[in-house]
Amino acid sequence: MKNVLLTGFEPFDGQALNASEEIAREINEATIVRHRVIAGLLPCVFGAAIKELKHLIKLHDPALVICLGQAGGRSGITPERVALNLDDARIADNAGQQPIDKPIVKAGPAAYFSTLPIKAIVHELRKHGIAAEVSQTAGTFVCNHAFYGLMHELTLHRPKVRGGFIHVPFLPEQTTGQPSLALERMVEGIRIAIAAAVEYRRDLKAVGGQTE
Ligand code: PCA
Repeated sequence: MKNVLLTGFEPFDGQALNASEEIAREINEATIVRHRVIAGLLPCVFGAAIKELKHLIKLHDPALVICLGQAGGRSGITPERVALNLDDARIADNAGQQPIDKPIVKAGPAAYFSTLPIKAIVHELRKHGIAAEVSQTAGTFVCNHAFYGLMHELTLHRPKVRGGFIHVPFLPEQTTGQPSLALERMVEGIRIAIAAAVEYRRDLKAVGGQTE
């Protein structure tokens, strides 16, 4: 059976939980469309996040890599379209680093596109009544950093492996005033996203992720 590597991030910015870590843990060892899901956890640290991701890829030799991160304030599940070659941190990471206007890979391309079928994922999620939208920016913090590191690694060394990044909202217990989604709903959503990534060899042509 082929492996799918699914990573979450540890909590950051003084928070007690990270929704992405909780989701990845719930799906660990699941079998989805004949693929075995292996969950990993990335440190919310510039540099170390990419190092751990490369280590997990080497260890598990996945056919597909999906990295999850939490984007507090968003109301749906948001597959990211593009990773920028840029670190520009509004807050310090978990090691106290706060890079400003720094390239992730010197002389690397300005950006990489996700190779996940992002619009098909949005379509499938909405079909199941789960709020979803294609996102045009993963920000410039550690999530975008890991996403860029992932796409750079796959492009250079594993061109047949598809990969990308999905941001998720807060869990209800993490917030009072902001949007959130229940853990079971997000677990269902990410399982649907993995199945879509395996089954759609080509993305849907749709406007902004909307198909109807
Ligand atoms: N979200 C942050 C980093 C870790 C996470 O879960 C981000 O969006 O960059």
